[in-house]
Amino acid sequence: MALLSFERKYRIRGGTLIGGDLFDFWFGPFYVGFFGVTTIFFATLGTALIIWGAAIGPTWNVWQINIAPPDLSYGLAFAPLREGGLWQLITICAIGAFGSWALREVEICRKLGIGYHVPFAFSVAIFAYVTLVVFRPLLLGAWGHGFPYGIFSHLDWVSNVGYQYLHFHYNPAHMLAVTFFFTTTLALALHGSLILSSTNPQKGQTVRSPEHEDTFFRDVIGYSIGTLGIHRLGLFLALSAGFWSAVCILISGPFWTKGWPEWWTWWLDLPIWP
Ligand code: UQ1
Repeated sequence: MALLSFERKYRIRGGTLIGGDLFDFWFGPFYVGFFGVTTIFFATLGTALIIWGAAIGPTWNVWQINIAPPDLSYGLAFAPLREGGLWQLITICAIGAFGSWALREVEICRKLGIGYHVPFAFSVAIFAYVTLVVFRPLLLGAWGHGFPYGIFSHLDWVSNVGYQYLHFHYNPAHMLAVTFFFTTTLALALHGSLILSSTNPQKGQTVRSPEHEDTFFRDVIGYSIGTLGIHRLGLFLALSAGFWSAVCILISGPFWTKGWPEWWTWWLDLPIWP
């Protein structure tokens, strides 16, 4: 079926989460929907607030623009706009925009009758962000524990918070997250290269089948996970990377206040050594 005639079939009203037919239409190629409108609202307002924050700051150098969260002394209260209040509003807009985008994806999935895997996967990324700017600050009792919005400034924050725990690479959840990130790139490199090797042949050659793909890996390592399995594995690896990233920062402070190298003394304290 040609793409356009397929689209004509599925581009019908219904499947919305709230609001019935309100905004249940397409603008050019884009589905709008109630959550498309709320996405535009939060994204536009948030961007305007970022530009305002930059304008009242000392520089227009894009690398150095910084919108900082409130001082720790404000605790969990609202701060004046120039003293972290802008950061708080921008955070609300970001969560509003990301959440709206996820719900718009859900509505499109419902129209198509496909699973919710994509919005679920995006939700894990949102979870990691919200962990940094909401859950961990809440557990530590101050919005000032959120990370600043700026290119260099957020890198400085990551470095400083890492050193606060002496050596963040000893954080076991960080170890898991890094391992999943690396394994994700390994899996995608294997999968991308395998697919291109069989389905993008040289001139005059024919497209090879999934049997060829299976056989390649059976010949190399004696095992093929299969064409559906590799996508399950890829999704699991990528979501695990995001999940353990959230966990590794959430436990730093709220559940472990010493240096991460010291956490490993449980190993030295095992009764098996004497
Ligand atoms: C694989 O086994 C497979 O099944 C045929 C793919 O599908 C196209 C793949 O892309 C990859 C990378 C593999 C190999 C992966 C493992 C875990 C053995």
